[in-house]
Amino acid sequence: MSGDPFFATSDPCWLASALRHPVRERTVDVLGDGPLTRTVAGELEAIGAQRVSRSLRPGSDVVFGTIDALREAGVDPSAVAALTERCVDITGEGFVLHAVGETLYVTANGGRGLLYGFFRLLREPLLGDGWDAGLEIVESPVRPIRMLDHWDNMNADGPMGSVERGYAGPSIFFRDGRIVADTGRLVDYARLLASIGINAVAINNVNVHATEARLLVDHLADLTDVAAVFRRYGIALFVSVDFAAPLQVGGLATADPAAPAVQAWWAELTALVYRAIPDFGGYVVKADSEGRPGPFAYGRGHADGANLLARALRPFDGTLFWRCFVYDSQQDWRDRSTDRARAAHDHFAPLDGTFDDNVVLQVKAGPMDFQVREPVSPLLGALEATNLVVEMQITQEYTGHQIDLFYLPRTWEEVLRFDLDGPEAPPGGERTVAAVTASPDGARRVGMVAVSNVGVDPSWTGHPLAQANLYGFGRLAWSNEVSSSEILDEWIRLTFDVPDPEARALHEVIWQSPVVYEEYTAPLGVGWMVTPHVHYGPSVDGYEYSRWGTYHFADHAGIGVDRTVATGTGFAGQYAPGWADCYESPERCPDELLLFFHHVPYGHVLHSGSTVLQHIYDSHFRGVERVEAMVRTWGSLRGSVPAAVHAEVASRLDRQLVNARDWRDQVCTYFYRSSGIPDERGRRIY
Ligand code: GCW
Repeated sequence: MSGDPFFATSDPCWLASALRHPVRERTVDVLGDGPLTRTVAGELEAIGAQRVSRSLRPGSDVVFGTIDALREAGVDPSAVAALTERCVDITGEGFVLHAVGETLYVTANGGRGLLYGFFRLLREPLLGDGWDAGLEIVESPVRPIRMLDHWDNMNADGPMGSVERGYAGPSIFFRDGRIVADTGRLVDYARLLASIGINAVAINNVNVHATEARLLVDHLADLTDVAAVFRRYGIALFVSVDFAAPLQVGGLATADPAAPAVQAWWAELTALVYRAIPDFGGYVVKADSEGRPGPFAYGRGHADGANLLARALRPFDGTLFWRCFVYDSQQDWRDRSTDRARAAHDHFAPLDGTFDDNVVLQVKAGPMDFQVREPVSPLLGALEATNLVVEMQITQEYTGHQIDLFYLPRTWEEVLRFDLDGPEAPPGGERTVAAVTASPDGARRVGMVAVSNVGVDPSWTGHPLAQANLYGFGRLAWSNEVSSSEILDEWIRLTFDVPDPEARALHEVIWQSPVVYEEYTAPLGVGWMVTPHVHYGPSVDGYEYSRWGTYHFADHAGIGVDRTVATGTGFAGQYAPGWADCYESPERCPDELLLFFHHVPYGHVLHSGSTVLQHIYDSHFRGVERVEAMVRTWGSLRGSVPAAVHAEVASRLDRQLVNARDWRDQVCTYFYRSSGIPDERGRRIY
């Protein structure tokens, strides 16, 4: 199978640094025999550590073990006491790195924490200069749920599984109409995810097609094998299920959540799954959304649907993720009273508190759909008595298809810092998105979920620099303390072994990428203007007369969507008063969201001092210039990063430049022709 990327082991990504980590030269004892402790021992070997022992030796440099294992192995009681004291402050997933005398201990309350502590040590650069006696890292994840959703399909009729909105080749899970667990890839993937703290993965598309609806029934043995690989890395397996499965798969006459036969069917199926996979995570459901079946067909609501599945999972402590991406996808563009942005809040806010406690509502970060710029979803502020996760998209559907560079963590950080209570709320308040998705003691089922960006591409992500997005997601899901800029530095240091000036150049190119992309695409928060279905490249009116509820309403005089309470769709009123007031007013609304909330004339003056139209011209020309500069900077890095990476990124940047010019020219021309107002600076518009 050599050369077949599906089976090949692949790019180590940020774990490249592990292969040069100083721990490899040290004496290391790994104590205890739990499954995840064994993983740590195996991983040490895999990175080339030469002096690893599975029992306690006097004077070892590093000792790994859960706190119980350290105690049982007879580690010096005063060290155990010091470590135990620190372990009181961490959850089952947390860890302690603490030096006592000449020995560095990596310990935890459980196996997962120990594994995370191991990967944390691999990120620690200081160790090259000898042990820092003061080294002390005590950490727990701030979010219990840190999950990836794959939109991967099985494609029973083809050799490779496709990935919906995937830009890195076919699925890493599916081939020849089945799930393939015995690939080096799967282990490599689990390792990568564990190294950034991901603890749950749903392997199939939320749009569950006929074959995948039978996954749990026809492919349970293969799922069991996948779960076994994941388990070694502390990852729980989830499956997306079809709400109509009792009909489609079970042969029942209904999928009505109130029907006892339907309840029994889900309960039996779920019990069967747990017999095979005792630590199975649970289900993900997209229901009554974009044509997927759901409880509405039976006159039932979302809570009835979600609780049905949650009750089947309850005896096993499984979790049910119910997506809130629910809106009318059959809208008539002539209908100005329906607003897709309102839909999630309209559907779910009134249901707050009616979901079982193992239901988690999965809310997209914005009210529309992973656009380059959207406000934060007001639904995130409306669920006070319901578990929730915020859903991000790592795969670059609307953000450049992993052809154009786009460092997503920078935008996710803005979402996380958003204070749901209003712009005047004191900093560090309790109601930021970061806070409502956190549960530092691990007691609540909340967290962050993202749509994966990987496929069988040798770099995993198509664009080698898009690895930073996967890395950054894991890091932001884990901690509220680390910034997306620090994460970028970390990622650069771990992935590329380059001196400071080159690291700074890399940082600059990647860091500015979301700003640049926003400059040359849809302006001021209005969204879309993309090629329909494909979602790459410009088509200003591509979705203007469609059924998807995604309009910009541009005419000869102005552009934007009136979502005010006073004269528009009322969406602005879904926010807490501080934000509602801010968004309601075209004077107070932030420039970057102006056209999301208001329809304004082209001559409307922004806070920046520019008119809306001149801003459109300026930002589009600037965006292209900045891509040209990115191309130059990248050129200067030839010889500093591996040649293959350099060439791959260079060729993608060339395509990005073509794309940016297309956007600039189509957008500027469109608005020049509709408004008749020329560019103040007389640049070439067609
Ligand atoms: O962004 C849209 C995508 C669909 C996707 C849907 C969703 C999985 O265009 O491809 O379907 O969102 O999130 O369910």
